[in-house]
Order: sequence, then structure tokens, then C-alpha cells
Amino acid sequence: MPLTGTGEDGNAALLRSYEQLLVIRRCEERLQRLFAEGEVPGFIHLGVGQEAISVGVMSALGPADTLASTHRGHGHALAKGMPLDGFFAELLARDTGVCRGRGGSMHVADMSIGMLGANGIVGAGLSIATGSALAHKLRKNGQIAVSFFGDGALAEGLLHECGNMAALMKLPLLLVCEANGWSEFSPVSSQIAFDLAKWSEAYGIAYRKIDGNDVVAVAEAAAELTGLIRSGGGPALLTCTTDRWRGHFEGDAQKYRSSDEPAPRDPIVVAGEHLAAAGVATQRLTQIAARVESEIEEAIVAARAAPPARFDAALADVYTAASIGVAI
Ligand SMILES: Cc1ncc(C[n+]2csc(CCOP(=O)(O)OP(=O)(O)O)c2C)c(N)n1
Ligand SMILES: [Mg+2]
Repeated sequence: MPLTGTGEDGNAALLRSYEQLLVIRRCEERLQRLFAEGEVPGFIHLGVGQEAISVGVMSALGPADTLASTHRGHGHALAKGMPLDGFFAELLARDTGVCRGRGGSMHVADMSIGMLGANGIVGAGLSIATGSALAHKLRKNGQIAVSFFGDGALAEGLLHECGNMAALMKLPLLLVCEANGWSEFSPVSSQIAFDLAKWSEAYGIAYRKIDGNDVVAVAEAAAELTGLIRSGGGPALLTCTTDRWRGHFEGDAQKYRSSDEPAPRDPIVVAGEHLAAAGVATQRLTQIAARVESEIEEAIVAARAAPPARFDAALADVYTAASIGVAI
């Protein structure tokens, strides 16, 4: 759905997107602090600066559409509708988390909203989403599957296997490349020998490349491509150029980065400029920001008060209770 309109009501969709951008940014900024203070077990990878991709793509999806995420998946989960309480409880390893605290940042998933999971295996989401797209096609349910993947995943064989299968079987699959220019600690330019536009052409996959820091541009391209996919056109690929503001993971000293990189465009500022141009008052945005911050703090308070993840429930949802002989 295009995000732009006129006046406050006409801009309802863009205002919702602005709010989602803020939710993701503020959640990750809070996670950064919680992690530094030792409250988040495991590893976290923040997508600060890349939020417009999650929000723009999700504006073209319905609740029953599915997505497979990456190791940098907080934005995907939140934009697909993961509740803040379940999200923070999961990240803080609480029994009330969306995966009962057993998944954490890199395995956060919620089947009830079609979020098939973050994933620490680069490129794995491609095959999960391809399988989901095949299920949608066989069930003839009109739904589509989305795979988010980084530009580092272009070096993975799975991209080629899944692209081939999806094109051959005309699967309802949207491939979304989050092109931040980095694969861990190496520039992607030093790793990839091919051009994604030409790759897509070779497979007969519709292709667009846009500014992934502009939520309006992402939403428009996602609307166009999901329209093609839903009308039976087979898979499509959207490359969203963006910037990774922080290290590969929290704690990464980033000695490999140069201090004279150009300043990235902030997706929240860009969305704010769209709203200002459409006549939405700054005061409205300030109110949204205040609400978002208090909702996040409430979710953190609830997560801290919740019981920890239970070791005796570690096998729940893996085996049936009967097969392992315990009540879970
Ligand atoms: C199959 C596999 N190979 C290598 C790794 C190590 N690894 C973790 S993240 C990463 C790079 C990811 O880059 P990209 O896909 O562009 O995502 P970004 O971190 O830039 O968001 C690599 C190589 C891995 N997790 N899985
Ligand atoms: Mg990358």
C-alpha cells in the first residue's frame, strides 16, 4: 500500500510507519544498553539504520503472509507485529517470551504472526521462506512468503538453489536483500563476483533496487512486487541499499572501519521529512515518540518481573511430552 496521502488522515499509513520505525529504533537502543549492562544473554546484532526496510516491506503484507528473517531480525519481528512484552521477555530469557525465553535474539519467532524465525545461519531464511512459499502455493491460500537476507548471503549456495526452484515453480516468494555493504568484517565488494540485477534476469525474476533508507520508496516497490507475485507472476527480488550504523554484533570494536565513511541517511529523519512535506505537525510526531518510549519501558518492567526461562522446559515444542516421558 502506498504510504503517502494528504492531510492527517491521508497520512495515517505513513504515520503508522513512522511509529513502527521509532518502535524498532528505540527497542534496539534499549537493547544496546541492556546488553551492555549484562541483562541480555547471548549475542545481539542490531539493525539500527536499517529499519525502513522492515517497515516498508511489511506495509505490503497481510497478517497471514509469512517471513523468514536473519541474524539481524529484531526489526522484522517487530514490524510483523510481535508484541513488545513477548519480544523483551524473549530477549531477556523469560518464560513469558514469545519462545519461552529459549530462542533469544537470534531465534526469535512467532508462528501466530507468520514470523518464521530469526536465524544465525546466513542464507537459511532463503530456504525456509521458499518452503513456506511452496506451502502457500499448494494450499492456494493467496498468501506470500518473504525472505530477508543480507548482501553477505549472496555468496551462499542457497540463494542460487532457492532462486532456481522458486522461479521454476513460480512460487509466491519475495526476496528482500538488505544491502548494507558489509558481510561481518569485510566489504561485500571484496566477496561477490556477480550483479544481482543480472542474476535475477537470468532466472526471469522481477527485480527492483531502491533506497532502503526511505520507507516510502520501500513500501512502493514492495507493493508493486507483491502485486506481481500475488497475481501469479512467480518470485521477485527487491534490493534495498542501506547502512549498518553499529558493529556486526554488539561489542564489535570495528577496527576495520574507516572514520571517513559518509554520514548515513537516517530513515526516521527521512520519514519525518515526508510527513512535514505532507503538512503533519511536529507536535504529532513528538506525541508518538513519547507513547512509544513509555510502551517500551512498560514491556521492559514486565520482562524483568517475569519468571526466567525454565531448563525443564528446554525440550518443549521439540518432542511431544509423551515421547520424552515428562510433562512440559
Ligand atoms: C552459513 C554461515 N556462514 C558464515 C557465517 C558467519 N557469518 C555470520 S554473519 C555473516 C555475514 C552476514 O552478512 P550479511 O548477510 O550481509 O548480513 P549483515 O550482517 O550485513 O546484516 C557471516 C559470514 C554464518 N553465520 N553462517
Ligand atoms: Mg550485509
